[in-house]
Amino acid sequence: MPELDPAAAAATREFSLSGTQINGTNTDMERIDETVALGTTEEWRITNDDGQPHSFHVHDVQFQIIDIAGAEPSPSLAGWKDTVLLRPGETARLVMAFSDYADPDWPYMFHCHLLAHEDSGMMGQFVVVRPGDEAGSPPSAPHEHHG
Ligand SMILES: [Cu+2]
Repeated sequence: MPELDPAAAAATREFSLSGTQINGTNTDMERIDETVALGTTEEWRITNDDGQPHSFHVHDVQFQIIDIAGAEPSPSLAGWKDTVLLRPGETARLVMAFSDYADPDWPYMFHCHLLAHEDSGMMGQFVVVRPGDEAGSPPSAPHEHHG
């Protein structure tokens, strides 16, 4: 069982992997896809909606796998991870806690770890913000706001 409590998840996010896209889009360095509240635990559901494998990788935090393809993780998948391989059609439910490094302007990446996919823009960005704050502007965005 995960050391993190999935029942404590403050939010559940769904990510669909297909082709070289996540949730139907390619990466845009000026777009923040997800905003996470500092100090919360979240459940991320990653689904491979594709006929090829994908390997989902998250920066900033490590996660634990609640279940994958409807089953408890095998011993090799039961520990702390930052990447999970999904075969075609599989869903993994992940639990992760965002406990530090909040910055509305400085995003972290999540992406497919298969190099050809990553290089084709199979990537998104999230920020961790203090509760109540909103996402800012990534440094690469044309209108930077330095506070
Ligand atoms: Cu991929």
